[in-house]
Amino acid sequence: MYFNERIETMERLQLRQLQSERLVKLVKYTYDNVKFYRERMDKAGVKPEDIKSIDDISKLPFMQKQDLRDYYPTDTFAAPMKDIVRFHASSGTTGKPIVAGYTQNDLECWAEGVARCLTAYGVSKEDIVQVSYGYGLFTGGLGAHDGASKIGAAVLPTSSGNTAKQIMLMKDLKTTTLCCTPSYALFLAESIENDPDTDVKKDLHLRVGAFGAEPWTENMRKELEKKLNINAYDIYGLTEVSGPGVGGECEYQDGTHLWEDMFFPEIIDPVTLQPVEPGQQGELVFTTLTKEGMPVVRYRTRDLTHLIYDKCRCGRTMVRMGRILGRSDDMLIIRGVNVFPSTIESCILEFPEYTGQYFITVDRVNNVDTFDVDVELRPDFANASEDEKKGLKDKLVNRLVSVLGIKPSLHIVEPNSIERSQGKAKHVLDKRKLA
Ligand code: DLL
Repeated sequence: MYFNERIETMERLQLRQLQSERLVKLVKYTYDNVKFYRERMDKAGVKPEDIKSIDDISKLPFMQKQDLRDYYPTDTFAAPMKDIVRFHASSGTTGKPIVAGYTQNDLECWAEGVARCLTAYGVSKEDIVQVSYGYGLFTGGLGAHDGASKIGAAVLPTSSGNTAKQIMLMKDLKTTTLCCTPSYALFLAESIENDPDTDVKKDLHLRVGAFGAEPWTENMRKELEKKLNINAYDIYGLTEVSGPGVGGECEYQDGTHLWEDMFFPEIIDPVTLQPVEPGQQGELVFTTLTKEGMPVVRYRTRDLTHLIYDKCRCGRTMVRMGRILGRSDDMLIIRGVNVFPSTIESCILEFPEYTGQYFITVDRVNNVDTFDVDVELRPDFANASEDEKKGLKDKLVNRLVSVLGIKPSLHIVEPNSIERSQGKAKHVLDKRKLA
């Protein structure tokens, strides 16, 4: 099922034409209304008239998170404040947040993006959608809410936290669709497992999970699908570009379709800033083609992924994005080796004995990097003998060494001792950065 069949299945040549028309308009709009774009383009020697089609996009300068910080809070807004109807802000932990402003039309387009995702997952007005993403400045809660409303589903806006109540309402109101971060879904699944009054198959009506806002792996998908008895789908997005629903998976779970009529994606080499060969991994860059409030032109997301232009079996022509490995900022360099937390997660989840909860601590002692990983055994394995535990530990260490190329100090910690997340999980403490 499609939410907007005409657009989602549009011939690529026609899509390219639409993107060209929108880009030409956008460049003039931003040049005329935002000093930042005018100055950047003047400096690069590009005039709006030089942009005649989407093929000219590479003439335009890039934009980075720091630019949005420098122009905090609203100096990159292109619409007058009277037309702004909503603010959100990014979840950055240090310094000033990035503030996004939306016009009414921006909210409509955003909701359409989420509605397209939910429809692709098989969600309709018959469904009860529990939104356990946080409501507030974070775009997850209200973004998922507006998208679910757009398809006429019944929204249960629980926001994040209060897990016992989430499960009670999920049961009593017969929630069919759960929207939250994959790490919170894992915590919910564990809590349901430990609740003697709730049996996933008998007492719950869950069918679909719409998970995103942080990197997650195929192994995590399998774990969540099994534990919650659902189909789990990826939903991707970021505040600077709009929020959740920049793209989502279809029923084939084979890449995340990006809604290219609204968000034009490019993949560049983060060092040379040149486009990579089609299909190669690199940094994802977006240009918003329909946004009015705070449009972005060639915004560098720092997210590392690749794009798949082959036609999908679902009939959608929109490009697919591979799983996000992580943000370049989240990549750890340990003893000279690049390590993404998502790779560690994937290895842990290959072993059914572990809960999938983990925490990485990196430090530097006597000029050598230390690399510690805490993992938990599932309660039914926690009473294993010391010998059995040692065997399990060795197996996981060997797996991590073969995948990462370096050896962590692995610690099996008490069940439930790693802090559970209600939103985006925090998996890493890099003490080297604190020194
Ligand atoms: O996380 C928007 C969102 C909310 C997306 C709910 C999906 C669901 P920010 O807080 O601005 O916005 O964080 C954006 O989160 O650049 C990625 O690094 C990461 N991210 C978002 N979705 C995914 C995903 C929201 N599906 C940043 N897979 C992005 C991997 C994701 N990483």
